[in-house]
Amino acid sequence: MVLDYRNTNTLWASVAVETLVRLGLTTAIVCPGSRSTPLTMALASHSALEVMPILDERSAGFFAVGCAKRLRQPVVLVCTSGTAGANFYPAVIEASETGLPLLVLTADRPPEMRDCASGQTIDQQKLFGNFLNWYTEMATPVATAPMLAYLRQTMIHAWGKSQQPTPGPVHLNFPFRDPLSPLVEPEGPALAETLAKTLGGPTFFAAVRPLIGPQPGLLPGQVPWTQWGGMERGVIVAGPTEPENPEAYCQAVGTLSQQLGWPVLAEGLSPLRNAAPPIPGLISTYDSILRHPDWARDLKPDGVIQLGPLPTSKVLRQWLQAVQSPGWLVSAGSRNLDPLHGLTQRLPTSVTGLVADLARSHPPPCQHSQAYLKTWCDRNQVLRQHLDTTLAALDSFVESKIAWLLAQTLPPDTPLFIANSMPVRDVEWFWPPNQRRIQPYFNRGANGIDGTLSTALGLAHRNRRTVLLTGDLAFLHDTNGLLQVSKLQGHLTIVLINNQGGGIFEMLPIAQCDPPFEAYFATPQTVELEPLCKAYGVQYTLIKDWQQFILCLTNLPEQGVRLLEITTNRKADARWRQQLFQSLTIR
Ligand SMILES: Cc1ncc(C[n+]2csc(CCOP(=O)(O)OP(=O)(O)O)c2C)c(N)n1
Ligand SMILES: [Mg+2]
Repeated sequence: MVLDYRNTNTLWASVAVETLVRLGLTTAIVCPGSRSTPLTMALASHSALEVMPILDERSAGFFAVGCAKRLRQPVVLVCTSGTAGANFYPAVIEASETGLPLLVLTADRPPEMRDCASGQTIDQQKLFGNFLNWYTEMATPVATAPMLAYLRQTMIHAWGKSQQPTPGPVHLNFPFRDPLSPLVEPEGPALAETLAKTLGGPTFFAAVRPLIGPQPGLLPGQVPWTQWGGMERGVIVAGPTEPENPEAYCQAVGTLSQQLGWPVLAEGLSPLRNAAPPIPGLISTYDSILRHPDWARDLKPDGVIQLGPLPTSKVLRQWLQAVQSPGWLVSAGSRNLDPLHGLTQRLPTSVTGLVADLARSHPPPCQHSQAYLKTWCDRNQVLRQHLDTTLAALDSFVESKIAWLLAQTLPPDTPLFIANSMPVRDVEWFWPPNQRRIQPYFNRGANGIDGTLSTALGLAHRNRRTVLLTGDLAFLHDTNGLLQVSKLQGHLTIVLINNQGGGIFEMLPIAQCDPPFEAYFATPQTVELEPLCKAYGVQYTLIKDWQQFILCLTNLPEQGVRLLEITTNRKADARWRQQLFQSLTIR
């Protein structure tokens, strides 16, 4: 236990940090500043913590998001007063939308020094609006036993609120009066004398324990097993997910699918397409299948079980909306995950919870139609083969082939962060099923192109060798993330698709309006990546052919950051995708 009795602020901050450590905190990201000195000192001097200093608060926020994805527990983020906290905003939004636990601790001036031009002081109350699980303004430090008990209890409450009922960010605004440095103040010795016994005693910290449950649960009979079992034609739609235990998730989805005899329409942004053993009934080409109007009509289901958020595919969403089949949402969280407004019932559990319920419920045998399942599987096989042969035959750099190749070349169990824009779409459309247990990660909470690199770095830190698949603009949006390169423990390979701007906009009708398309939508940049990489100590390689690309990905280095640039042509690639999709509709 590290309690710092040098002055009121040091004691206050050290009690807060000691409480968090006892709750299970392992990692804190600290941005430099003076007002936050007590928090920074208390965190930095605690031997149980990894504390990472990050200059740019926006990168720091996303680095923390990446850490939280890896650690599956709250990460502390600290900054000084003023605009610093505002730079956490996009990461707080992403954490909120995606359900990740963050504890944001902003330092502030005390109430009497606010709104009076005291310098670097802004209104930080509820700075993050509704994007929080909880906000509170902390009391200004007072070193008495009751106030320290209040502090301890508030940290316990904040820790719990960041995880239950749905994980998300919590913001605590910490006012500190001067002096901020950890120097021995006149009150220091007396503090130790009066409080050491209480704080060091058997009750103050000893009972602080990591959080347990409650797990969202199902009531007996809540899952409509008999109703589902009576349906001839059902589909399971498995959306983007980063489950804590990918193997258990895949196994549960496989069990559910086999129990009901329903196919699984599986997003590329989930571990399902990388499952070992593979999942029978897995449909990876649902977007391509449903582009064919006759097939889409034939395949109308009687019921739909939606696991988590919907996949990205617009074609799938339009089909689900058109068929208007009864739908069930399986989600342990409390967010509304139904943009189609078609689901009528939420089962408050994870798919593993659902399968546990199956084992208890002993439902009657299912009446599903073998023919319906077979139609999905046959069409999937035909299209899978078509996509695979088309992509295999491409010698030139067509960017969709990059996602397709990654699935076949990355070492088993590789964490892969996939940027928004065309990378997530190419993964959904083209990622072939494999048994490499590759773990996809993504920021699909708010679908931002901000913070991509920083999130990937946070994910890669102290992790297995990690890969980032990103577009040029998403990468350039977050180059301050490169400030972390020298401190990364582990390895990140950045696969950068340089199509000179936003290729996604080429897929939209606005692409036909040039000008102003190039200047205001595509926004090509003029940065030379090789010197940029050199400046930050990133190893740079320009990929010249697919062979070289494959070789680079099968051999991921142990340490450091490496960027592989592949130059592509966004206009030609948009045409290539459009032609491919058109050819599917007339099969
Ligand atoms: C923070 C933020 N700003 C703007 C956007 C809108 N946006 C979506 S994709 C995109 C272009 C991304 O370009 P790039 O990373 O090169 O990927 P590409 O489209 O070429 O695949 C933009 C600007 C966004 N999603 N997030
Ligand atoms: Mg681009």
